[in-house]
Amino acid sequence: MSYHRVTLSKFLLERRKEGAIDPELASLINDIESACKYVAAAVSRGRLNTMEVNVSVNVQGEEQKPLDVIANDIFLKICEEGDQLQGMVSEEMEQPYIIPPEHKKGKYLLIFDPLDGSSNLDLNLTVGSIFSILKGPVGNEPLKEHHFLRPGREQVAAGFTLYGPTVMLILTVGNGVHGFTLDREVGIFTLTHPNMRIVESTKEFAINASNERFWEPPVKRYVEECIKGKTGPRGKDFNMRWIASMVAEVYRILIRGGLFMYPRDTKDLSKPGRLRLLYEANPMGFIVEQAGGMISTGRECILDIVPQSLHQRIPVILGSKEEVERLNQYHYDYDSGKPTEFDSPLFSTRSLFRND
Ligand code: AFP
Repeated sequence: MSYHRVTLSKFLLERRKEGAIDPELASLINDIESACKYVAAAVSRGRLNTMEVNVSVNVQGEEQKPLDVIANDIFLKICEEGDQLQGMVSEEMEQPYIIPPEHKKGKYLLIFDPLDGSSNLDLNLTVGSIFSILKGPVGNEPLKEHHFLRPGREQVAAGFTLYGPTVMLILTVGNGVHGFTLDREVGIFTLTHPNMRIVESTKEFAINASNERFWEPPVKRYVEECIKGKTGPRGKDFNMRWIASMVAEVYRILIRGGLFMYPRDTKDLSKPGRLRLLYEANPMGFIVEQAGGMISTGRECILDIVPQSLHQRIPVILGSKEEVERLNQYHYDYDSGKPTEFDSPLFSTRSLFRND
């Protein structure tokens, strides 16, 4: 065993020396790391931990799991004590949490989903935490909700963890994407996956196909073409996956490429998508772009969108560049009224992207 591996703390120190991050940001990421270790421990204890926790319905109208509440409290307690924050917002809280006056006021804002994929907890499948860091207002301006409503492009760091067979932390501070694995016995995250890159071409896609009847035509067209495989316009067979846990889906795409979609649909017209812009789409978008992939609603790049509210939902298409570009093109064709072979009853042969 080597004792000279790059730990997360050492990695952050190196980034500080390069001037890529400041000491306050490094310290905040270390606090998030600690919170994630506690959440990992709570998740691994499962029901042993969660007998006495009161749960309710969260601001999204979803039933909270006891571990959602535990993980949210862990993040709040550990990160407020680190003195690097002005405030936090979480998928589990209706309003921003302003750091109380007994703590030193820092310069950053933390946005987090304490336990993504928590509907998988009863099944003992992989879940994770997602986080995004922004700069807060300068001077004496009091922190308000609108300070969190910044485009994803302004994130200074983002990451997520996987509480799976191994505990992993995936991080970007704007210089690529790096994966760390927790050595549970010594409690240290070690760099195991430096410079993760998403391959540009793929034969794998992920979508909740039970929503097919609610999809828009460009998404129906894309999926139908993939399913036709070698005998269809794509001329190759595709594989399909759906874990219902975004952290696990994005990790798979970082490892072997692929496309993940939770597109706009007509299931509930009050919600233009299932996923949350601040807690899921923006941090994952920053990571995916830093790894050479793309993120889009199908019509625009998610990282350029100015959020309208803390719990805004958004359609998400992310992953290998060629496939996201293809979906953007299908949306463009549809919106501009360009007839495609898909619109024709004779649809079955070639797509726009095939040269033969
Ligand atoms: P939960 O955290 O409520 O389990 O939601 C997870 C999630 O936001 C995302 O991680 C999944 O990709 C998506 O929802 C799964 O949605 P379906 O339940 O429609 O499959």
